[in-house]
Amino acid sequence: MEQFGFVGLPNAGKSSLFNALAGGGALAAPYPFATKDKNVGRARVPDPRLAALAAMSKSRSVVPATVEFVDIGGLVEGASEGEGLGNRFLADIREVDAIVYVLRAFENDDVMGPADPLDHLDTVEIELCLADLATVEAQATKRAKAAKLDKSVAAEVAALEAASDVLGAGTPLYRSGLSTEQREHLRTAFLLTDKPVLAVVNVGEDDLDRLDDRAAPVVARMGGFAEVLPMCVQLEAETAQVEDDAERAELAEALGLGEGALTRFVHGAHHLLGRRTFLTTGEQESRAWTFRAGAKAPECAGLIHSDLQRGFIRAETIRWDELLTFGSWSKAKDQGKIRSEGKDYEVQDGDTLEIRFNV
Ligand SMILES: Nc1nc2c(ncn2[C@@H]2O[C@H](COP(=O)(O)OP(=O)(O)OP(=O)(O)O)[C@@H](O)[C@H]2O)c(=O)[nH]1
Ligand SMILES: [Mg+2]
Repeated sequence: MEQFGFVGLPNAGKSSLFNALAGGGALAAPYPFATKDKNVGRARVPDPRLAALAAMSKSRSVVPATVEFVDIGGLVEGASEGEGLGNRFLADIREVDAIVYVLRAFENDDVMGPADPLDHLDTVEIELCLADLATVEAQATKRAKAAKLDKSVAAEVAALEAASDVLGAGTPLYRSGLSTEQREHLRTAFLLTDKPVLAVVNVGEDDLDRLDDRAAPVVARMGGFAEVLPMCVQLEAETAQVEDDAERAELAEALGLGEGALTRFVHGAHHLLGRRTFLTTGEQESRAWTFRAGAKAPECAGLIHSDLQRGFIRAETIRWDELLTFGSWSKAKDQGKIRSEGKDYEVQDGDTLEIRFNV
């Protein structure tokens, strides 16, 4: 399962965001480097389609899709040279599939550190760029030697040199404008700034009515290469601790949180890596399954059980909202509205599936 790593300066609110998503479990404290060892947790992907299908089928159990988050220790200036948690921190980032920047925009005299989200972003990105620059330069020297013997390595060397120029100028690769082909050549170097990015701007309690203003400088800096989500992490975390659904909604309303900063965030993360959802529904269980955009029916069947892929015959399918209009799978079937799809069918986001198989 893919992991999203929280990256930011100490006291930015990474552990608080983790707690908001996972319902607790991480130490959030007003001193730097409160987090030393990473925390790993999962958040459910809220999905009204799943809830509606479960109600239709009167399912005994409902299983949402999940996204995995890693709360990593804080980064400081000089991390690329071993300052603070230095190398441990960089190793933790290297392992994740995508990066979530947590950028502080809340003022609080009891919590040390700057409250300018652009400051946070610049410091963090410079360290990641410097770490990548060291990797790229070492790799370029090695591959330049190989290129003397093997002409086919020349393109890779050129890509490494282009990356070196960009990183040296302080631009992370994800928003560098390097071509897809160049980035393909860089893949084996496992660079930190080549990973997909999402940014959370952690806004203070007093700024709930100015969320977009506080995020605007970060949005401008990201230049459309990453989604930016402003929210008050502290209030979201406090609200998330309330177990009862109705009470939680009431508190969110009273605090003026509106609906769904966390929901939007989880959806953003889920979509960032090109993930899609198909659904299965029945009396026993309704469930949301995460699949790779472009995956065909047998691959999706294999997510449910390997036998379903091995013995795949066909997928019976209908879109979730269409199924709802019939009120049950059997009624939709009677009306001839369930499609029968073969092994080349590309499953679509929001499809409900039943797999026919034989092993
Ligand atoms: N007022 C206010 N305080 C916040 C907010 N978010 C986090 N804090 C506080 O800031 C402090 C640091 O938060 P953490 O979540 O521990 O920060 P972190 O990024 O995990 O920090 P490190 O683990 O040290 O890197 C805690 O005391 C939080 O309660 C917020 O939105 N508003
Ligand atoms: Mg922490």
